[in-house]
Amino acid sequence: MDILILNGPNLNLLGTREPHIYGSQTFEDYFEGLQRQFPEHRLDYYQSNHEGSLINRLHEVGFSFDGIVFNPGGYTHTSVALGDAVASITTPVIEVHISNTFAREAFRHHSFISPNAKGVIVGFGLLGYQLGIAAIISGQLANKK
Ligand code: CA2
Repeated sequence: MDILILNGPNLNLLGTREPHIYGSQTFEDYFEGLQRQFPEHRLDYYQSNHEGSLINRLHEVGFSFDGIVFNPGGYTHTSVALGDAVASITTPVIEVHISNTFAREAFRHHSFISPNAKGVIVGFGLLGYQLGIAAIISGQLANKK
């Protein structure tokens, strides 16, 4: 399968700042492990701090890839445009958050992405990305959306 891991703003800082919330591993290191863990699948990784670039990437792969594991970062709680982009593509999107957003500030409790995601994984650290990939590979995604 072709699967995109898509990370939004500030997630390029993983492993360098706020390790008590986001852990101490860089995403590049983690991604190498992911590729070793799923050798029979093609994993692609893209990170951007720009909303339009994330939308462009969703449009580029969103009609041909088998799944997208998407952590929209802070745009989760603000971006109608990213929510619209997820709604407009046919590739299933799994929304992932490293931290438990529901145990944090109230503004993190709402997501513009979730209504159009196939599923949401919250609060399991980087493991959430593996769980998202496993869900896509399983082919057991619910048939809504
Ligand atoms: O928990 C998550 O994965 C979040 O999507 C992370 C976002 C936050 O705005 C969301 O509410 C929840 C923030 C990403 C910031 O990433 C950093 C990583 C390391 C150091 C500093 C920031």
